[in-house]
Amino acid sequence: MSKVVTLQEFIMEKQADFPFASGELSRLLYDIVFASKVVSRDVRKAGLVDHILGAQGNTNVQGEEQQKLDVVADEQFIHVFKNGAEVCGIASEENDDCVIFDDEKGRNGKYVVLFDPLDGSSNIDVNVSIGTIFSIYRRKSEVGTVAVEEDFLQPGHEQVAAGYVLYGSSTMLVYTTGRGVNGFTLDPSIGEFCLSHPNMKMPEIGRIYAMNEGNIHICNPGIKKYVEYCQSDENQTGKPYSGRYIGSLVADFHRNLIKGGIYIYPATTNDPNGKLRLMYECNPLAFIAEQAGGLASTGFERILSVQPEKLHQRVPYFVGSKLMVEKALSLLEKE
Ligand code: AHM
Ligand code: MG
Repeated sequence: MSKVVTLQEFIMEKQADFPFASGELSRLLYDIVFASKVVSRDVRKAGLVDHILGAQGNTNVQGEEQQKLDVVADEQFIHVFKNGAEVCGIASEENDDCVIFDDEKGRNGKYVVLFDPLDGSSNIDVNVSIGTIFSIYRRKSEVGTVAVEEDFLQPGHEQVAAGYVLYGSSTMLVYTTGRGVNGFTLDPSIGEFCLSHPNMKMPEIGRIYAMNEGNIHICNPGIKKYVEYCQSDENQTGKPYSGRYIGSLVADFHRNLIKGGIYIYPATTNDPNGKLRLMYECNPLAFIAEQAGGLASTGFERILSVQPEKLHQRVPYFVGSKLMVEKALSLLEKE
């Protein structure tokens, strides 16, 4: 019988490669693993528990209705970050401003975490896959002081780690620290994430495109040309691609990471910067995509190079297999 490697063991092994490192990033990753298990448990019983399923009645900073489970997940992650001693502040989709931990532990934390506690939340009530996305940066301000907004507004290429948890037919956690991408599946019988997808590589080309085609007439004409190209047999594979759009970025991204494909959320005339948030949706998945051999772009700039100006900034997003993203970008009309 081959040995099962748990996520905890994997993090510990990687930590041993850096004997002089303090282990704080490893401890922060353990905290994320723990919170993910709790949220996974809550997601799994969402349909059974009235007070979890359904709308909370509040709207978040982007004017979207918060689902109860969004709030539950947000609070769970904030709780573990606040109680660990590694994080000096967080920012999330559900909070208007960054949340600074100004107690002694917080002031001594080295890292900031930006996260989307439950992405694809409109899918909760209909039992479709959803996910958590996280992005970790080393703070810019001095350790021992209270964190400031500049600690959060760093370009994606400064990320020290990023990942996502997919609450799908099984729960998976996929992450990178800049040395490749590894995927772990939660075994509910033992409550452990086990290494199931070592050293993940995104195929250079796939046969799946994912986009909300309802927007096709209100975006750059190059997108329509690209979608027609995907649907024709003149494309790079000689057969029409399959259109697959779950409406949960994590799930669409994860499928494309494994099978090869492209995900597009372009700028539209209604939303000139697209819909997705740079800091806790686009950057972390761009880091993973690049680490797995894929690409991520706004259409005109590498996602990881975008200098953020605002916490909840939106950007147009093209992410996935290298050759597919390159082809889509080549058809875009200059703005
Ligand atoms: P959310 O964070 O409010 O759930 O919004 C992000 C989601 C993505 O997961 C998904 O790909 C996209 O919004 C779907 O948007 P649309 O319904 O406009 O196609
Ligand atoms: Mg989201």
